[in-house]
Amino acid sequence: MEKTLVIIKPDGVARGLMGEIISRLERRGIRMIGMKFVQVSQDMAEQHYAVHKERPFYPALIEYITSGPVVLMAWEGNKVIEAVRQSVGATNPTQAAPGSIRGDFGIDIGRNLIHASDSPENGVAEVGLWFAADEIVSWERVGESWVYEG
Ligand code: D4T
Repeated sequence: MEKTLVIIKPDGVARGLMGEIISRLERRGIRMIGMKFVQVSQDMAEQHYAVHKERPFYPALIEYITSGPVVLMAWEGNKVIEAVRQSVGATNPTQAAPGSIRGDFGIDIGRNLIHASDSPENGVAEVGLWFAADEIVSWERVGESWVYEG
């Protein structure tokens, strides 16, 4: 089963979209296995976005993600990477489909509200970066057989 790391970025928190975003993911039928509310440190921001270190937007990206508190979440489920990326929408909000989180609430790429892991490998790595093993909860949602065929 796949895991994904989702971050409600500082704009999502500041704009009062935490409940809306969590609700959309919850209603998709996937299972939350970890959640915490934190101020991201410079060091953790740099580790999380290490892949973008040489990109021109990197300094602004680090400043943005450390500019206020964020919600960190781990979610689990079959095809959860693909499903959450679809619910999140394209990186640039004006190109994100209506009905997606970025498409419904965002305008600028540098204020795109939410992060979600982009591959099963990165999902495992990012959940491991942000959550200790004892912060991950093992449980089953009632009615998962109504979300997943088998
Ligand atoms: P994240 O990683 O935040 O979920 O975004 P995506 O997976 O959708 O997009 P990404 O990794 O390509 O970009 C990471 C982060 O950098 C910002 N960004 C990106 C930016 O400010 N300007 C840009 O030109 C690009 C490509 C937005 C998301």
